[in-house]
Amino acid sequence: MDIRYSAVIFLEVAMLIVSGCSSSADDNNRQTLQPTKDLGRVAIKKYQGQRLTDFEKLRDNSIQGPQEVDTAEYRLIIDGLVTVRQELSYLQVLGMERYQKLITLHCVEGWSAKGLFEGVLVGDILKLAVVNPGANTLIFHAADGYTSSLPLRAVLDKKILLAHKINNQTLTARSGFPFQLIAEDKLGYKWVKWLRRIEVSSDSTYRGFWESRGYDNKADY
Ligand SMILES: Nc1nc2c(c(=O)[nH]1)N[C@H]1C(S)=C(S)[C@@H](COP(=O)(O)O)O[C@H]1N2
Ligand SMILES: [Mo]
Repeated sequence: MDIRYSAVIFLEVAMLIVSGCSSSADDNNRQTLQPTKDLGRVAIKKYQGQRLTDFEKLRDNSIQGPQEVDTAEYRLIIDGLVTVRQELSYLQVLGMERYQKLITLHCVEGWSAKGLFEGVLVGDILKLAVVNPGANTLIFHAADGYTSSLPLRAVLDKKILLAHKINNQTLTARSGFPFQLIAEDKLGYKWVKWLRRIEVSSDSTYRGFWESRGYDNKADY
């Protein structure tokens, strides 16, 4: 057999093993969760007496439809006004301290959805990259070409999450796998799905996909 061909097979098997491991690593990392209450593996429909929305049943209104992201190749890039540019794998992000928040998303179209989101703090990711003085804006880039931005200060103060789970289930292609920005208190178009790059910037006038088409850049709900 051609040596290059066997090398390719070897690589594919190795990647299968690595991606197969992501679910077990996922469970092993549960102890880093806050709050520590283990919710098991099933989807949950209620949390603290509140009914949660089934996001899979919501109509997807994204600009290009659901994106298929391969975790073996996925890297979350943190660049721009940083000292240490980061390229984090899916497992590296999941290995960070995790938190849960019960939050409602409000879309400008008039609908809303409540979810229990689990993920890591954008602020913790930025600590790895060491943000340069003068930065005031975060520009979020997604796999479908979509972008949106938020003030750096607000992201840190509100402890904004980058979620990998909704209602105790790993995100699906529909809901933004591998990560959705949980832009608490901001309208839905700031909740970037299929996130792959956080650009640290000093351009506070930056306008993302919907913002450059007339939607309010503050997007406060
Ligand atoms: N990458 C990407 N993220 C996106 C969008 C998009 O088109 N592409 N649409 C936004 C809009 S307008 C809304 S209302 C929310 C919907 O999020 P949901 O699918 O979790 O309900 O996703 C936001 N994030
Ligand atoms: Mo939206």
